[in-house]
Amino acid sequence: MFPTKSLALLVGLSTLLAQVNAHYTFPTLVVNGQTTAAWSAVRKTNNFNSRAPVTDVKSADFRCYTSETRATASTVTVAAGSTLGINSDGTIYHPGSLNVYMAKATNGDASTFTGDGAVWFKVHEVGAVTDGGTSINWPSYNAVGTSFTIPKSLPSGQYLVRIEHIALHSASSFAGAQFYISCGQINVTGGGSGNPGPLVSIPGVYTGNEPGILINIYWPIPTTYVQPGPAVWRG
Ligand SMILES: *[C@@H]1O[C@H](CO)[C@@H](O)[C@H](O)[C@H]1NC(C)=O
Ligand SMILES: [Cu+2]
Repeated sequence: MFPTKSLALLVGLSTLLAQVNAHYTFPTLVVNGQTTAAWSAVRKTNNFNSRAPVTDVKSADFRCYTSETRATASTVTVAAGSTLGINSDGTIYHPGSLNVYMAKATNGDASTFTGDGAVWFKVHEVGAVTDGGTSINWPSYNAVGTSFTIPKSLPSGQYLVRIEHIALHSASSFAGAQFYISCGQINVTGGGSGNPGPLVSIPGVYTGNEPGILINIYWPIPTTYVQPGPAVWRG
């Protein structure tokens, strides 16, 4: 039998653990409706256990979050014009926005490509729904993941595909936004002759002072939300 006090402590502790476990990673891709095994097509991130976010937008880990694991993955083939999903290990537990960037492997091999330089373009974003200051809603909040169409005109070849979910619940001070990041490896087939852009470097794309990153989402209720990063390339 537990004395009441230890029981209360246990309940408190398990609530705390539940909160910690409720952070998230993005270990799977969804290709042709099939979900890949965790960390098979996505490079295993440093936080695969802790699920802790990146908060320094200038750090090397802001790109693929693999400085400790040094992980690469197997590259999965995806047809241009088809839907690619990126899923979390549970649900996206925090309110915030998300972006997906891609970079073509300039060495022709996604499994060894580092993603250095201004090679990244945005292919997808999910922001906020605002109504002039009465409410703000985050469509990615509590979602399992996200999905988007690989533009049909994207040139065939191997790419890194990087998701960032920007948790904004404590983003009202500098470096308070929490980035949940991972990079998958895909081989795009049947593509076209599009010219993706604008191209940015990651890290480098953000300073941390953007109005969509340094923001109090609770009060006053934002009247608009400015999605950080370049415009989405739609092919
Ligand atoms: C990528 O797709 C091309 C065309 O189908 C194929 O020849 C190549 O082996 C694939 N590469 C990888 C790494 O899957
Ligand atoms: Cu969290």
